[in-house]
Amino acid sequence: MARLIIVSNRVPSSSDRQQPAGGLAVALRDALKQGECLWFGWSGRQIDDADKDNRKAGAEQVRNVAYSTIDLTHSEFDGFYQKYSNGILWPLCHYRAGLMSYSRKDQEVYWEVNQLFARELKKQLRPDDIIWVQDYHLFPLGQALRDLGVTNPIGFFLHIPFPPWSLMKSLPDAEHLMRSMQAYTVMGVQTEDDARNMNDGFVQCNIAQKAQVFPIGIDPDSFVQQAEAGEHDFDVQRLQISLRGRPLIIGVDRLDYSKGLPERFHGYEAFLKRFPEHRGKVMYLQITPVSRGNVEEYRLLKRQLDETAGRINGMYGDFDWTPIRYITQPVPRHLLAGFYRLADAALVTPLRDGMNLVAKEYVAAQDEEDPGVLILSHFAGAAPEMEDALLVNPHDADEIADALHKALTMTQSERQARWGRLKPDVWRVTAQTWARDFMTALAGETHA
Ligand code: ADQ
Repeated sequence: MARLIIVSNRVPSSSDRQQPAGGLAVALRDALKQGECLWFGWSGRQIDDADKDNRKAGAEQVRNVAYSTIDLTHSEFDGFYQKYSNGILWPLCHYRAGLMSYSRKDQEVYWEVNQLFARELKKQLRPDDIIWVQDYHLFPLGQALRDLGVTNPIGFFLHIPFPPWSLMKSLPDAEHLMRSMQAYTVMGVQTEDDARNMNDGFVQCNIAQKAQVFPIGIDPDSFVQQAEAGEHDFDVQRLQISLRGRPLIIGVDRLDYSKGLPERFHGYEAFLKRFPEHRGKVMYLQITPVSRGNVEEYRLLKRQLDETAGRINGMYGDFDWTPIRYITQPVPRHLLAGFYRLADAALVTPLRDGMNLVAKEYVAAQDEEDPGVLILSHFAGAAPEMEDALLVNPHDADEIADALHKALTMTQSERQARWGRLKPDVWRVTAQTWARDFMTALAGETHA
């Protein structure tokens, strides 16, 4: 059986290797169970630029998976990760070209780090390995490997959206980047929209490549177990007691401008303004751990959110009621699962999102007798699969307000009916089916 090589910017942390808690490690768990695997990526360590020729390689074997890492220098981390990946490609792929701060220097570092990854990985490759590259940090990795003579099958999956070509081409290097994607045996994206956009880009650039759709999901059975166990957790009960019978609205997102958080706060404010009967009678818990705190846009966003939450709490709060409980610390997954189960409504309102797993986690965590209501943005990749959510345009504060009112006054039978129609898809499109379908396509192309 061929060895599977996963390549991602970061490899899972040591604790995630033993027992994956979230994200890619969970999504790939089934694929990684079979046969021998190697997971290669950045160690998370930054070294001095002067030490670049003495970087340390890390290696750890956990059961059948070998984890192999390399260090990056401070300048590489800055140019490759912070500036080009997160300051240029991330906003552009989320349709926010105006937020992109392009420099040719950062672009060079991005390509150099991809070449570095390729050189280091090639040393470890065997002829029958199958390689699967993850996400926008590593678009050119396939080409960099081919340039070194690697002929193994190489798949690529993009976790975030891909914008229309008319937007993508505002990146000076766009055509070059697209051309590099020819190197991949299979090119995967989350949604039909992403595939249409990327394939149009390939046509416009006269490139023989085709993106295919592989929507990602969660591991619903294990999430249900966590939610059921979480219900009895001391901290979940603490939250429940503090509600004193009031309905709970929950939001769980990394602090990121793609998640539409200021817009969501404005929606909640419009809800309090237009439906005064809910004042003092609901609780909105927003859990938003800080991410990418070194990037300017993220610092500004954090300040904006702090101010908006403070203003709404100052304006509508009472001696015994705080309208928004806003937490910027990460919360362990079993608690999150318990919180979701407790929540009467979830606000998942990204301005643009590859898929959005929180929406699926929320549905999985519900109690079938008394399920909560999902309020979901049209612009989440999950929206086409989840039409029985209350779908909203996150730019329209009044639409969010109306949806909140509708969710909190919805009859139990309608909640059950909607949830009953949402649930099958969460079990149909899972982390397991995603990985399996991608691997099948890659193996199919390889033997074709
Ligand atoms: P993300 O942008 O990180 O992922 P998402 O799909 O919602 O977005 O996944 C976030 C994960 O982190 C979820 O499992 C969630 O439970 C967890 N999480 C979020 N906030 C948390 C908190 N406060 N504490 C603990 N855990 C928290 C990218 C793309 C998405 C795509 C995924 C997978 O941007 O569109 O769905 O990859 O492909």
